[in-house]
Amino acid sequence: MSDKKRVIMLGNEAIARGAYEAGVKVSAAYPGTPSTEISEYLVQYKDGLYCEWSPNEKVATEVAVGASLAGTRAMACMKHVGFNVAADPAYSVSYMGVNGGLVIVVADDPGLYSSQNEQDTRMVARAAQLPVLEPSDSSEAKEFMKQAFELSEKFDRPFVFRTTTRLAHSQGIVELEAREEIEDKPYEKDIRRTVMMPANAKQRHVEIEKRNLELAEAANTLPINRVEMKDTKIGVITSGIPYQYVKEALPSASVLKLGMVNPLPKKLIAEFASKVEKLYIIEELDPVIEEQVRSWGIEAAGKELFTVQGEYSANMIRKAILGEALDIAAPAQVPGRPPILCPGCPHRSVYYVVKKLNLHVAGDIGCYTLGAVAPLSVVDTTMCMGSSISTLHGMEKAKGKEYIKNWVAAIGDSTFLHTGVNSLMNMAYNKSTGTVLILDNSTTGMTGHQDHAATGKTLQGEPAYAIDIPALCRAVGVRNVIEVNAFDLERLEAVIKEETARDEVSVIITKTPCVLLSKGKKPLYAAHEDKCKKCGMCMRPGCPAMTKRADGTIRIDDTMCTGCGLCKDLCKFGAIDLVKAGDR
Ligand SMILES: Cc1ncc(C[n+]2csc(CCOP(=O)(O)OP(=O)(O)O)c2C)c(N)n1
Repeated sequence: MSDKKRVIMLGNEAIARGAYEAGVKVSAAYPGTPSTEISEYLVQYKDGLYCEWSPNEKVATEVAVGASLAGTRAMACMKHVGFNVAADPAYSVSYMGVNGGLVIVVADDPGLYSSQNEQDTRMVARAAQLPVLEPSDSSEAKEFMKQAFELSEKFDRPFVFRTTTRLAHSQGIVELEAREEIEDKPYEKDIRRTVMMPANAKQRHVEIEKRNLELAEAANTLPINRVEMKDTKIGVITSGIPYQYVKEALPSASVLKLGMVNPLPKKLIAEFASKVEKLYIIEELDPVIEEQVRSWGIEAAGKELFTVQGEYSANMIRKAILGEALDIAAPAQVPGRPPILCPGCPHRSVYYVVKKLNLHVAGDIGCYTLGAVAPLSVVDTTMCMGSSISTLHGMEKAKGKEYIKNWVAAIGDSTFLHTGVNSLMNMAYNKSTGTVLILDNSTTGMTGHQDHAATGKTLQGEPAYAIDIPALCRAVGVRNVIEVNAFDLERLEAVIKEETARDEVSVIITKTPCVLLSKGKKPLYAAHEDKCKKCGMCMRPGCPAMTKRADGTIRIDDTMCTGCGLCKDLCKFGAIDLVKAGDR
């Protein structure tokens, strides 16, 4: 056994460790489950390594490209949908190649635990002609990161490092090694590779096709693509987390485990296929390996047995191939617990008013998406980050300004800075009259409270310039910018009425910090049974701290109440009151 220190690490922690050991000097990211913790772990390695939250994934990728061009190893991290935002630089840096090694870590979410779609990053990477590595556990996550940087430099290709939720958030043993001290590469001006105008890009396209062929050839002998030969009746080609399921479901099968999933090792696959009686291809999401293998005339079973949706399991694989279930205990049944806005969330009171005014909401992505579900049920649309504002604008251009008088757009502060601000520029420039609510809770709440350019703190927790969101809105041409406390119901109602009636674009910023940011002891509210008239007003916003007794009176759970006071403000009969500390 080696004398290296062995520790248990989450997949994301191991990715960060791999980057650290690989000598990465610059990392830029925008949060997105399941990728967020990579940066939060990486920032803890302080020596010679710079990390940042960028405002979006396009910026993060460009920051990493800049660092690579300057000669250092660099990376960008994001979730799968973030890779779409980064697609513009990603497609072109693919032509440019790298100076210092460049890796884009992209985390997919089969099963949609926290995403708006289930896209397969391998498809996007293939379209951009970017090579992809995919690990199967924490140990490989660390090792493959190091290999990704080496291969990136050796073949002059930016690499995509694909993970999934199951890998990012499960633990495994990792052997720690020292950080490699990589010398920076010299920067040499060469506009044929770094200025992507047509004449140069044409040449680079030829060049990268050549590089990819070389890489595909090398993939046949790279140790990260390995054959585990056993019984030859069943052969399986797999990669990533499904490899773990295959090992459990079919312990005696022969397996070709791919660590590099683009480009594929054609010879190795053909050779493996020729040695087994029946070949299966087991991959979550899209039939990326399967379609290529079949296109080479190799017979294989795949998606006719397995779904393109959600996560796989060992049991499902065994049932599909052997027709029998694994002998394992049935998983414990837990009640469904759909996500809800927290007690005391400032988004709830804003939505309460929006609902009272009978408005439709062009929504966006963040905690406030939860306004789509009962009992609030105010959000009509949610598509992608930043889309609320432009969707509202499109509606107005289609149907006129009267039509959108009972609509608002609702967007969070982090999402506004991510891509919402571009849409607001468009509204001002193209003479929209719509009303935009910026639900500014001073954090990126949904992904676990990351800082952003308006919070006044960096990823390192250091003080930084905090963008003045109202001033930013004015700067793009919005004359009506109003700030309101999210819990000031009366003012909020008056302002929303006034601004939606106005024939000019308006922004209403409901600036109230996320309830989870304040860690101090909060006041509590209690309901008095004797004064309660059972009208149900206080229940309307759907606060999880409120329950109705059998007799119709209200009870407030003091372990959940955060003292926001929304229920008290809604009670016309004085039945809800602040409880003094001693009365609890
Ligand atoms: C392109 C893209 N990047 C990242 C994410 C992950 N994500 C979902 S919501 C969100 C931001 C939430 O912050 P904010 O808009 O401030 O709203 P809050 O959750 O704080 O209410 C992020 C980063 C995503 N869905 N899409």
